Amino acid sequence: MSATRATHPKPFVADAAVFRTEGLYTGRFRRFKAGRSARYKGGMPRVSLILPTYEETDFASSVERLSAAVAALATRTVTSDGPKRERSEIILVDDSKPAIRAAMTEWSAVFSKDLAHAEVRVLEGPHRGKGAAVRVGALASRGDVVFVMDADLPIPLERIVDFTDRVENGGADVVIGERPMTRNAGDPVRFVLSRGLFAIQWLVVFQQSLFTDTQCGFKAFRGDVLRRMAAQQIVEGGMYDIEYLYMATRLGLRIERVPVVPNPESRPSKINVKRAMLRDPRDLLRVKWRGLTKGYKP
Ligand SMILES: Nc1nc2c(ncn2[C@@H]2O[C@H](COP(=O)(O)OP(=O)(O)O)[C@@H](O)[C@H]2O)c(=O)[nH]1
Ligand SMILES: [Mg+2]
Repeated sequence: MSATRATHPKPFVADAAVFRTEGLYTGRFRRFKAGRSARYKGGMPRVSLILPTYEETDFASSVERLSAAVAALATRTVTSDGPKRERSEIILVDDSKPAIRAAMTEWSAVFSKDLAHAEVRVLEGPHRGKGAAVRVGALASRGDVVFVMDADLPIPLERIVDFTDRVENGGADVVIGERPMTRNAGDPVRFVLSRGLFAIQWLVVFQQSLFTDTQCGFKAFRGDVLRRMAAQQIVEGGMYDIEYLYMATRLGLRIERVPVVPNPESRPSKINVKRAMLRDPRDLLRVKWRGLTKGYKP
């Protein structure tokens, strides 16, 4: 494995490791444990890739590249009957205008028919933001390992194998890509917004410095964990990543942070900065409030 493993040394990670290896925690974690023992009975898990899409006109090339990446994943598993061709699924949750979605759906149906190893589905999003679209995709997913990634494929796809291994064999519940802190954050307004949100997640939500990059559009989850988190997700905008990470820390799950080198930007951002300025800080406070009051359940 080429990447440096950057398991966080903070207490919640250590706690999760103890519960996993020695079974010390029962009660609120029992459902997660039960889910774990029933997984991965035979070979390669089925992988789901969820991509929220909004007016993504170049989605066809992204899906072709993704399809090649999951084909490589499938052929890595060799059984006594030869290579195991486990099927994966690519789920596009789309909030674009109907004409774009219709084209995507038609193309995906044709493309899927020729694929031995992947099924492409296009779901209509709820038109309430990126987080709401991810929730729809997560709840519809069936994979044992589920990726959530941006449609502009910000990270080289060879990392899919590495992230999958960390969940499947390394015992991680959540694996997040972290880009260098020095990366270019786009225009000045976006830069100020992202620094402000970074400060809020650090000082208010986690109240410690746990992550250097919560917003990288390339994350992998244990499928059952993601589906349970999505079922209680309240954030419908771009701060949903932080809600998932906050839930995971509250539930004592194992999160792995992996340094990644992003691909160059291939198109202008789809993020509506004005809308984000109004919505994101408030959403982070809602997440914290929820954690302190009603809480999040395993
Ligand atoms: N379904 C849906 N997807 C969205 C929405 N806003 C952004 N996206 C998607 O979220 C992903 C991240 O967008 P991108 O412009 O790459 O963000 P950036 O790299 O952070 O500037 C892309 O796949 C977009 O198509 C939305 O409102 N609905
Ligand atoms: Mg992007």
